[in-house]
Amino acid sequence: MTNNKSVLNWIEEMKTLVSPDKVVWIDGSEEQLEQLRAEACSTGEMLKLNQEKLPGCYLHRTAVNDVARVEDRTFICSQNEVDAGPTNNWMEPQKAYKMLYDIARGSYKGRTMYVIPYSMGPIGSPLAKIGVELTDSIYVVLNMAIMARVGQAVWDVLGDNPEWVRGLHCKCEIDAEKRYICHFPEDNTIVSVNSGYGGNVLLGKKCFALRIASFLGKNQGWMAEHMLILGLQNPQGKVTYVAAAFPSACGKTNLAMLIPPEGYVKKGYKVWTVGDDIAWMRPGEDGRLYAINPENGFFGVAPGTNAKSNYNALASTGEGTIFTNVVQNLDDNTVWWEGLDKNPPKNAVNWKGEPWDGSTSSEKGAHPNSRFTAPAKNCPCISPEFDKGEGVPISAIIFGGRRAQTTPLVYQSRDWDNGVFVGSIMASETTAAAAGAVGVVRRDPMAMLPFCGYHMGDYFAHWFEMGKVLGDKAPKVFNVNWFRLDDEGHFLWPGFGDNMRVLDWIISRVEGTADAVETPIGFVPKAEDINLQGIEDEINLETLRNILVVDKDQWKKEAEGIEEFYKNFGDKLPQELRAQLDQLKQKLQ
Ligand code: OXD
Ligand code: MN
Repeated sequence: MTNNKSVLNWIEEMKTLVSPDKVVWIDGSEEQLEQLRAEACSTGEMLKLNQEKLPGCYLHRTAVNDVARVEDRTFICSQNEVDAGPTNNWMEPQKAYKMLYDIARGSYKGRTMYVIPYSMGPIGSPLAKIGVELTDSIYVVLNMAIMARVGQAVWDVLGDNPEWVRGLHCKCEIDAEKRYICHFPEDNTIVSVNSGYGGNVLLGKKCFALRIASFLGKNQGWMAEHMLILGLQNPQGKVTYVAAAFPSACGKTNLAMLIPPEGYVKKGYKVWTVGDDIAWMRPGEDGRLYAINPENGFFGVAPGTNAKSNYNALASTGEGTIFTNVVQNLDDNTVWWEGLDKNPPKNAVNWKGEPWDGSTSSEKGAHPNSRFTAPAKNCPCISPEFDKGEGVPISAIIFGGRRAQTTPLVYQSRDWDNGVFVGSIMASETTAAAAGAVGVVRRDPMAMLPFCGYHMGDYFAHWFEMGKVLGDKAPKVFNVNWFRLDDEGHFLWPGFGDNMRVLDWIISRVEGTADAVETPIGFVPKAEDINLQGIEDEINLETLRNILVVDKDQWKKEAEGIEEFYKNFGDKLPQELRAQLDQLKQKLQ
């Protein structure tokens, strides 16, 4: 498999710690994976679904206390507390290792240790990075084999190199009181104990590709971002790539796989998906910013996904997919979730494994955070560039949030530094759907608050540094808000595929062919420049004008909120951001 000394030594050390009955090296072959699927089915860890309707698809149910990422139990264990910053939990590394190793000690007794070599990014790509995950869960092996590039080729590329990310996962007893997801950025190490839920245990994803990678990126001059990547092809065949960051529940996967409105399709426009969650970006030889999606699959939220909201995501789940915590329809052994269609199965099992009748039950059948793990290659609009290691050149970076008012449908920052400010003030409002006060603004800079592996103040500074490196080749920066409401709480913008109309304006700005109006916050479109052809009954020019307005009073209030938020970062807040805020206040006078 490998002769890499740093790998072999670490595995020996971990074996001594967790005491597995046996060790299985994952070679990435279909034979081996098939054997593991059969084994998982024999123990009940997974259920084989209807192979005619859903070939290669399986269902898994997590423990009921283990259904989501646990931010309050997620730690950045840097030597100095200040380096984790005020927005992360911190633990002293020696103390954390001791605590984790005490929990992990002997926990593989009677179990198998699976050794998963994986590459985040196409194997051998100059933008890719290698990790090794040790796990006692077949579910983790099979998910990792979808979400990352796994197997012998990874060892071949790694060779003797000691630079790789260590990941130890121990299910232990799935004890919520002893659940910890700990990151040691200075040691390239992740330890996750007492969970079996994807976001906590597929260590290549949030743990490596965002928390560890953001720290590596800062030190090595690149960026690991919580962003989708899409390519927009015009009728002449030219593809322009954009990356976009949104907090959760703002439709990131939907935007990544957008189907343009009919008028655009007829003209020959097309959207290509490169990634739906994470972007690794690095300046290329020509000075532009190039991005890869380090993942190889989609770990998407199932509820709400349907043929209308996201045809491409649904199509991606038709084969070779692992469903987690959705409803099992016993009539035909398929799956269902709220928002899939209007026909919940009667003879079914809910996400907890209990009998469930969707025609009468008042309880949800699928967990609201139920998931599909689907291979990216299944996606009908997966980009031809997806597997190419050199990445795609990013022309625009788009930030967004869910705001009933204040933030216009779209605006462009004045320049890169102003764009960093726009990203730093990203926010969403709580909706009536969630418990607690409605309309409370939650700030989530660049959608990275839960995922930045170091001090957020240093993270902002890194963005300014990247701007200096990129100079006039830097992507243009925009902000969008699909969620403006009228006084009765109706959405004013149709959203979904019609968001293409806003992307269209963004690309025109990148190409310098569209005009704009300068406002205190940046450039907004002239209403006539947003194409409303085909949706005139849904939104007229007057309404569009309304959602493009920048209201000075609302923005003065916003500036106060930003000032308050910035206090969190103390003297680590880059002075450039303070200057940007002062400038905004001045422009609002
Ligand atoms: C995700 C998240 O699962 O951002 O992608 O929470
Ligand atoms: Mn995400």
